[in-house]
Amino acid sequence: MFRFVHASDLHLGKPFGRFPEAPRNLLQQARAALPARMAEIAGTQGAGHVLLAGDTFDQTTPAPDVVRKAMNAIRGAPDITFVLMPGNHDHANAAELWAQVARDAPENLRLALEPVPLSLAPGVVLLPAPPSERRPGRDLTEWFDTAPSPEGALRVGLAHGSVTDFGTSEEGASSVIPPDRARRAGLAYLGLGDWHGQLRIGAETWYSGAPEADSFRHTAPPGVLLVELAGGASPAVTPLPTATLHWTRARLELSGAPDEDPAALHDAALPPLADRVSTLLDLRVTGRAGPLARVALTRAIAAAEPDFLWHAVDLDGLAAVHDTQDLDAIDRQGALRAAARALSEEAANPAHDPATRETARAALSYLFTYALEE
Ligand SMILES: [Mn+2]
Repeated sequence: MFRFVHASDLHLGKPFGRFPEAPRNLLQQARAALPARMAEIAGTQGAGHVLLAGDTFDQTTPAPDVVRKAMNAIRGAPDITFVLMPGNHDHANAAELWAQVARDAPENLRLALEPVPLSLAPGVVLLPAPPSERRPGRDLTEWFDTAPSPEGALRVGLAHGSVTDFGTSEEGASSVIPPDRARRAGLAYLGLGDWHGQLRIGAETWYSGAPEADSFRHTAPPGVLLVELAGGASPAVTPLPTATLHWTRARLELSGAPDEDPAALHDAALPPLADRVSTLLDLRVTGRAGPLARVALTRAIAAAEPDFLWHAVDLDGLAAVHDTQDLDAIDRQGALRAAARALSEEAANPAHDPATRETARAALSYLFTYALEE
């Protein structure tokens, strides 16, 4: 039995430049904590190795303290052997990076910078396919098929890139790794990096995904994989969640029905209160809403926003419905009522182009907001 942790795409040092300072700092810190977290998980699970399938570093020239701190975290877990293979962000020809890693490396770190077999343990051989540049543009796992290994040894492959079925990788590069490489090369397991969502390609072929998310794109909980190999049988692969920050896409669809309570529906669509402090929320609202419902919704959104680490909302998909009863909320008569009625008619007038109708709807929405604040 050989048990190890497969992880990839830590992207240490990723700048998260589009975020304000507070979430940016937390996003960076969550990443910096990952090497220690991998070691802790391996220790808890009785795994002696952590295999990193590329993009451990976000750049070929990370800040020196990013490398140093990662190496120190690995040094802090001397019973766990880390195997570090380059990816495309930290490819093998990034000479300065790997020279610094070699200078700072603790004894329990092994570098897989070359496509040559590495003995992991008695009877277990690692076949790494480190990218030599950002976009190698060819299948670096081809040599696995004919790679020599001792009689009866378990063969573990490690690679970084897309399998043929994907179309595009995270980087938009061409797809190159055949999805049946493990079978062709007699691998007990093929650990892949590059795709940031956790994904099973086959019984022996998995993407671990990134252990902390960096977009709203993937739905599987970010984590690492605990892999147990016993000669002959398929590997036992167990996803272990690792993320401390949550990228949550919330969807809210309103019908525009008169009895609808947009604030209550909005609150029900959000994650639990206790999780919000560590959540980046991407809220998209679609459907239809009358002006009063829209005001109630925007108030509910504004009330919840401070709960979150980061918060974005998209109301572009929310169409307007109009009801003369809504106008009564502004006034039953007088100048405001007349203005509201005129805007309401303009917003619903099919003779106008969509932009004009939207301008009228937005103006009516402002009028409601002001009138209701009076
Ligand atoms: Mn990556």
